[in-house]
Amino acid sequence: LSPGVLSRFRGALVGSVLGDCIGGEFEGAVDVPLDRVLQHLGALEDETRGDGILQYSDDTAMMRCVADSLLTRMAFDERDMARRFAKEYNLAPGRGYGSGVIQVLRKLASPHLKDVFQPAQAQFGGRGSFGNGGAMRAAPFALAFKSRADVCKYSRLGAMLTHSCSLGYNGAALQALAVHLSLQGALALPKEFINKLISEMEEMEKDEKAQLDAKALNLSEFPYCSRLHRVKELMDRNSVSIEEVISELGNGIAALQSVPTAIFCVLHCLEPRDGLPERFGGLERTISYSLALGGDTDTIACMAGAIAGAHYGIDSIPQSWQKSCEGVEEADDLARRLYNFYCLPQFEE
Ligand code: R7I
Ligand code: MG
Ligand code: MG
Repeated sequence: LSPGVLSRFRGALVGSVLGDCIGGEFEGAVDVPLDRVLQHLGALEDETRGDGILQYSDDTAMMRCVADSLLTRMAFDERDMARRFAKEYNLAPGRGYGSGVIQVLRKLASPHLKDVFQPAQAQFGGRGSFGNGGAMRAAPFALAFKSRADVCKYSRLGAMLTHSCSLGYNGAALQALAVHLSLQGALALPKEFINKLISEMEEMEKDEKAQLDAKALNLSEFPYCSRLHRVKELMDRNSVSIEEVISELGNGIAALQSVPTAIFCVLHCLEPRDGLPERFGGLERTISYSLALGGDTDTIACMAGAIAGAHYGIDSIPQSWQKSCEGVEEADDLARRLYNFYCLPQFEE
């Protein structure tokens, strides 16, 4: 039975928070044996462990700012969103932000700033960041906007507040599109799902700025498309090792090395997999598998969790996991409010 739309909305944002909180344990680890992942997840079910709640990081902190801004302004308002990022960073600077983005967040706090996109453009010698910080917080755009064109447009603009390199903001659009398609049930046909993402990215990567950035960074002409083609190849194989996934797709802090990887985690875990408990549903498999890749685990699990949560719905998420993570109730509330917003008629520009 396929979950209802509200259940999918809630699954998306709660799944994202869970990935961040649960994945934080292994962020930066090079080698994460599946045993350790299952041990970590097993501890969530043990109510006597008493080691308190798993805290969320910058991924969730910024996702909440995006959702709050879209809901309060009932549209994309770059100044409001920028102000929320800066205020959130100021209130809780210790959530594990990327080392570059901190400079942007400090500049965004200035009341005299005229152009809120300018601080991001000054990053990394003027090319802007290609980190995954735009993508990690992109899920609310998929819930707020009805058309694929709007999801693309606003998730890119929202990412540009901190990430002005095309690899950074196109990665955010890819993540938002994956969540958007998943909300519509598109993962029922995995091949079509990936083909749709490839054709959307082909359009985005034709762009002049995208072509220039790819060249300057010594990448192939259509970097996201070529990664997504690799995802497709890996889907066709009978068995894929963790090492192959890491070498083909990456597990790093760059959006290019983590957004296609998160999408692969979801696709790979649509079916039961060796080494993962049989009692696990798809969302549990997806999060476990994302952790086992190591690298930027909180962010890859956060992005995979959002896509998987949109597919399986809120009821697929174990209560014990929800209770172990900080910010789940708030994410659930934001998802319900975004659902109400989505149900309103939206005006064409
Ligand atoms: O992208 P960003 O917000 O970081 C997100 C990550 C997630 O894993 C979070 O969970 C958190 O841990 O951080 O922050 P940025 O500082 O913009 O980018 C992250 C890192 O990517 C930077 O600190 C750089 O190491 C690297 N990076 C670059 N390095 C060289 N040249 C990003 N862009 C560049 C670049 O153009
Ligand atoms: Mg983080
Ligand atoms: Mg991270």
